[in-house]
Amino acid sequence: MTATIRLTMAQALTRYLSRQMTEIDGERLPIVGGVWAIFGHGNVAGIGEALWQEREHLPTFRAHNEQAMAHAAIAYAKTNMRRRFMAATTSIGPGATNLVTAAALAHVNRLPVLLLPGDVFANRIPDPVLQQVEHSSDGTISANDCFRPVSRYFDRITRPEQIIPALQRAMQVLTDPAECGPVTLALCQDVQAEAYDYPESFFEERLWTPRRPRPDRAELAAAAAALKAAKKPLIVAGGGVLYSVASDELARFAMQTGIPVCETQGGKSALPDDAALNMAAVGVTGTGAANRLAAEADLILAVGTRLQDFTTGSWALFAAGKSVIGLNVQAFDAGKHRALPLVADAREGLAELRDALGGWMAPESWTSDAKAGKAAWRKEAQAATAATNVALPSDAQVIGAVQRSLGSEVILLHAAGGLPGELHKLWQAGSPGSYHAEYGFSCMGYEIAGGLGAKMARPEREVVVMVGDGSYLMMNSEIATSVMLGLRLTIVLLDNRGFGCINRLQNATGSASFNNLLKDARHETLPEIDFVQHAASLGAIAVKAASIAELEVALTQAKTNTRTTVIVIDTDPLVSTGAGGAWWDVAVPEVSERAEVRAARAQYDIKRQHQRVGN
Ligand SMILES: Cc1ncc(C[n+]2csc(CCOP(=O)(O)OP(=O)(O)O)c2C)c(N)n1
Ligand SMILES: [Mg+2]
Repeated sequence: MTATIRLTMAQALTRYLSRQMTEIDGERLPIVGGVWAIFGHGNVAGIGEALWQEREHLPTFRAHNEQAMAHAAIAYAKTNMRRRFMAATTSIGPGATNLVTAAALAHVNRLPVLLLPGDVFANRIPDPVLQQVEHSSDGTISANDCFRPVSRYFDRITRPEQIIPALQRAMQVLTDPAECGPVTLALCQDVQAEAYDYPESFFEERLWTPRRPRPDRAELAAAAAALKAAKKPLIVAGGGVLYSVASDELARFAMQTGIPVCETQGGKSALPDDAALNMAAVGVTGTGAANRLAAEADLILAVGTRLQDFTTGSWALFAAGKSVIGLNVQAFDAGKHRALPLVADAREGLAELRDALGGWMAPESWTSDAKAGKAAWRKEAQAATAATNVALPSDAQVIGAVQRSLGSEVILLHAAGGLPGELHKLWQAGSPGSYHAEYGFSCMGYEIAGGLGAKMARPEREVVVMVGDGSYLMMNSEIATSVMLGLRLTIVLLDNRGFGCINRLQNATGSASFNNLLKDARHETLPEIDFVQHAASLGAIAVKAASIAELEVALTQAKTNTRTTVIVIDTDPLVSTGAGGAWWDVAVPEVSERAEVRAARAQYDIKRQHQRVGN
């Protein structure tokens, strides 16, 4: 007879999770770094009790906002290159739906996170319970059905034994490089507390190692032939290079073939900024060096990238006439825009492609032209980031100060506003993972909670969060959690008194400044928000830097501070770096009372003619 153990479904879940292991650099570690939890009636009695029982093996962390705790979990997984992840448990109703935005963020960025929202009673007897969304037409719908389109795997646990196949499926998805993304197990409140005789074998320790699919022979031969025929090939490195830990292989590939490399937001730091053939950022927020090559290239080897519009310049930069090879672990990404697919792990794929090329090199003139372009770009970038004593510095000048004071080896983290574009262009990344951009979803409010997750993953590293005033106001509560957990962050808050980048976009599309900067929004009193006092009230060490010079002093001081430090600096909302960059498709109204809008539309119509339309 099979040995069994009688546990509640919630106890079985936490026990199972604590026994899933991984190996990183020869060290055996639990694959689940812990569970974020905000309790309510939907999870406190069931999951809450089970987490308490497992607290020595599966730590529980409390946060202030469900979305933020999922952001922290997601950043933890990203910093761990998807080799470890965290879970987040909530009550039913608002606690659960607060996770939905974070689920979408993880889905877009292909990052593993285990979401465990509570759900209504499976037995339906006490219905409608507090926070239950009732549907008169469908008794099987609950608020958690919102998770379906933003989960890679969704299940609702209505019987205790269902957790057995559900957890195995969850682990497959969370550890598979192609399927990877959020898993939602909606846990009916009564079922969390129901007991079952689980087989003891279910709780045996299991080791999960990353899978590295190798290329198909025919796809490899076709990709090698296409490359050999190319005169001006260019590599676009995406986040998949980092997740595959393929940086060394990418450097070898570039060196041996002479093909220049450029990086997406997700792929930045795949190579250090100063690597010989690294042209750095490509696309809408790209460097002059990378975008000149992208415009001229006849073949793009896209490695581990989703080819989103910021990378392709809305397909006007990667215009018609260029071939694309899609080296990607996921067939969906590999075959986009009629690319020649090369479905494989980035490291394995690059290594086999290098072999298949048999010593072939790109024309020398193309490689040397690339190197010269990079040197010219560095001068432009230097000018944008140089120290200044102007009253209101630009984002770029603040970035320069952060780089000079803290170097390239911090983990620099950001997500939304004007900063992502400026940082993509101007930040000189160091080793792989030193640049952490959430730019798949570009979710305002990711930054501080994300910084916390990154610090949990790498407590020995200096984690620097750069955030705008808008994003800060949207979600800042985990400053208090960082202080509570002793996880020190350095947060640089750029206060330009509003949604600066959207105001600039509004103007660039011909519209008047309206409803973005605080001064342009309907108001009785113009807000003067004291961010220093706000951050201090959450427990941070908070200072205002009145100039770039003061900022550099404060940044140096922050390194030796014992708690999270928030440094606030006023910046100019109207300035962004003109050098580099490429067109981005943002639809301009076809008719308008405003002459400026009509003029912008005329320009827009011209630009759109350069777009590749599925060819
Ligand atoms: C959750 C969310 N809401 C709205 C947006 C659209 N959006 C992108 S940037 C931005 C303004 C950000 O303001 P701030 O953080 O102050 O940065 P700034 O633009 O001033 O640099 C907005 C509203 C978004 N990315 N995320
Ligand atoms: Mg702002």
